[in-house]
Amino acid sequence: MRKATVLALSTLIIAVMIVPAVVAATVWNPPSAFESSTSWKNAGNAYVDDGNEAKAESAGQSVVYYGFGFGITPAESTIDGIQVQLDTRQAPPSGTGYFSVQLYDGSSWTSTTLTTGPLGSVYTLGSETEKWGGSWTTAKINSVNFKVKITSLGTTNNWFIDIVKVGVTYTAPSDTTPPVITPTISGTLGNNGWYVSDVTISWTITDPESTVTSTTGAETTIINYDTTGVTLTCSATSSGGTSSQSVTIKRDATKPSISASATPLPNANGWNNVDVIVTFAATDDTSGVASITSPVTVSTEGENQKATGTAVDNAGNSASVDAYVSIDKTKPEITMPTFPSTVYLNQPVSGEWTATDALSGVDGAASGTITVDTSTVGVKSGKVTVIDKAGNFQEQTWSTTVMYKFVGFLPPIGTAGHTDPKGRVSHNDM
Ligand SMILES: [Ca+2]
Ligand SMILES: [Ca+2]
Ligand SMILES: [Ca+2]
Ligand SMILES: [Ca+2]
Repeated sequence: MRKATVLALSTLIIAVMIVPAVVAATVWNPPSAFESSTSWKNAGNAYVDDGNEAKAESAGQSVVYYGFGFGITPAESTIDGIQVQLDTRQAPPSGTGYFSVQLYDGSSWTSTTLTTGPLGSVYTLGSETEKWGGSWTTAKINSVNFKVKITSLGTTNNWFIDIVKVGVTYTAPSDTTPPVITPTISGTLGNNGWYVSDVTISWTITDPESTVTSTTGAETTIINYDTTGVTLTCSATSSGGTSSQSVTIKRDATKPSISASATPLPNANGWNNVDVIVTFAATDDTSGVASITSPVTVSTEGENQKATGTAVDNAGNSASVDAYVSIDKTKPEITMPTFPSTVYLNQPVSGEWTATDALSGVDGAASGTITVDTSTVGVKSGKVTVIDKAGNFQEQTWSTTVMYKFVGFLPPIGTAGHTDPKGRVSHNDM
C-alpha cells in the first residue's frame, strides 16, 4: 500500500511538470431575468444585494432565474465547477425553511440538487470542482438558457432571498501558439503593387487559446502620402508567444508630368511649312515613368491639328497633353494683269495683281498695281512676290516691250508742188 501511494505521487508530480501552468478562474454573476410563470413575489429583487428581497410564501414554490450574462473565453476553456450563492432569510426567524437548487444546461435539469441549511445565512452551494452531475461547456454557460431553479422547502411563513449569484470556475487551455495577426489593407491597387489612393492598414489579432496580453503597432494607419515603400509592423503576445506581421505599402497617387515639343518650332505666325515632329517628355517622382507616346509626325496640312501624348507611371496613373500643329505647304496664288506684248512709248500702261492663300493666308499686301515705265523703249519686265504666313513664296513675272509709234511717212516738202486741202504739200499728183 505504501509503495503504491509513492508511485501515484510521483506520477502526479511528473504530470504537473509536463503540463504548462494553467490557472483556473472564477467569475460571479447575478441573474437578469426570471421566468414569468413563477409564483414568487418580487422575484427581480434577487438581482441586486440591496436588502430588497424576493419572497416565496409557501413551501414547494420554484423560481427560475436566467440571463447571467457569462462570456467565458476562450471557447475551449474547461468548466471546472459551478457555485450558487444565496443570501437568505426566513420569517419567522425560527422556522425550518430551506432552499433546494438545481441547474439547467439548456436541454435538461441537472441530476444533482443541492440544498441550503436553515434560512438566515449566506449559503454557497457547490464548489470550484462541483459539476452538479452535468456536462458543461462554455457555450452552455454563456447561453441565456443557463438557468438556476430555487425551490422553497421546509416550514416557515416566508422564504426570502436578497441576492442570488452564480460563480463559474473554468480553466483556459494551455497555449503553445502565439497570436495570429492578419493585416487588412484597404485602398485602390494600381499596377505593380502600387496603391493609387489613400491606404488604410488595420490589424486583426486573434488567439483562441489565450488572452492577448500586449500589442505594438496594432493601431490603424492611413498612408495618405506618396512613398516608395513604408513598412508597418504589428506584434502581439499571448501565453503562446509573440508573433509579428509586416506589410510594406507603396503609394503613388500622382500623375506624371508630361510636356510636348515640336520640331521645327512654328514661325512667329504660329505656322510651319514642313512636316512637324511632336515629341513628348515626362517625369514622375515616385514610381517613375512606365510608358510615353512615341514621337508623332504631322505631315498633313491644316490649322491647329491635334497631337496627343500620354504618359503612364508604373502605378498606372496617366497624364495627357495635346499639342497643336499648323502646317501650310501650299504657295499663295497670284492673279497677274495681262499686258500686251508691245506697248508704245509714253503709253500709260498699268494693271492690278491680286493674291490669295487658302490656308495660312497672305502675309502682307494681297494686291497691288504694276505701272509699266513707258518713258523709254525696250523690254520692260518685273515680278510680284507674295509670301503666306507659313513662309511659302510665290512669284509671277510680267514683261512687255515699249516701242516707238510709227503712223506713216509724211510727204517731203516740195518747191513747186501744191498744198493739199489739209495743208500738206505733195510733189506729185498721181
Ligand atoms: Ca435584493
Ligand atoms: Ca495561441
Ligand atoms: Ca506618379
Ligand atoms: Ca499657303
